[in-house]
Amino acid sequence: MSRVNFQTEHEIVVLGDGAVGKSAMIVCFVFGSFVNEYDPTHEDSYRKQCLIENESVIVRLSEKGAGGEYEHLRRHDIQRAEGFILVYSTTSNRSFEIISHLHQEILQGKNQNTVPMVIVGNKCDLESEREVSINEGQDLARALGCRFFEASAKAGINVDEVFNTTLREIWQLGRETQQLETGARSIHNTEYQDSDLSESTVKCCCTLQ
Ligand SMILES: Nc1nc2c(ncn2[C@@H]2O[C@H](COP(=O)(O)OP(=O)(O)O)[C@@H](O)[C@H]2O)c(=O)[nH]1
Ligand SMILES: [Mg+2]
Repeated sequence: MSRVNFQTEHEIVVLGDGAVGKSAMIVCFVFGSFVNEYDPTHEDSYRKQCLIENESVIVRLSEKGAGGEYEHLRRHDIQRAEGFILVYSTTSNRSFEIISHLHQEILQGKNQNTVPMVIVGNKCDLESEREVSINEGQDLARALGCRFFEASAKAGINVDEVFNTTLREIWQLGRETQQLETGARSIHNTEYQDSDLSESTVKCCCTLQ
């Protein structure tokens, strides 16, 4: 007899300027290796099984460029996905400047107060070509209220940490939402009991009168 396992699936989208290493980071996380010339296709998505708090979940990963030509596709992805990784290259000021626009686009597209988002400065192995300092990255992330990593898909630095942190933020937000809903239900039940009680008190008063 075959047994069907239903696993929770979480979707993460990696966003950033062209050639910052979005594909390289995804491939490094999924396959554990660096691919120098990855054929950039925009429809690719990968799935990886991950463990979070002893629960096995599927993570679906895809990427989108930051250019205006991808705006429509980005909007679609933003509405669907639960978590976002905003990548710039430490060797490109231009790619860094785009991050706050993407952050804004996500907040507007999701229309919710908290959205799991992690900011990443990739290519930190290219120290001699650096255009963005680690302090600039940290300051931006702090200002936007996001976790921050410098990473290198090539050297395998902080790649797992980036994806695992994003997944953890998604998981935590889900748990908080669940707790709020449970809390709201129990408040609702308490209110119902209270009004029940007060009604019986009123009845009681009536009897006394
Ligand atoms: N030195 C270095 N090169 C990288 C790194 N990540 C990606 N690259 C290179 O940067 C180029 C663009 O990478 P790609 O993943 O296609 O970027 P994407 O357009 O953002 O998906 C490729 O030549 C990669 O080999 C990295 O961490 N360090
Ligand atoms: Mg790519």
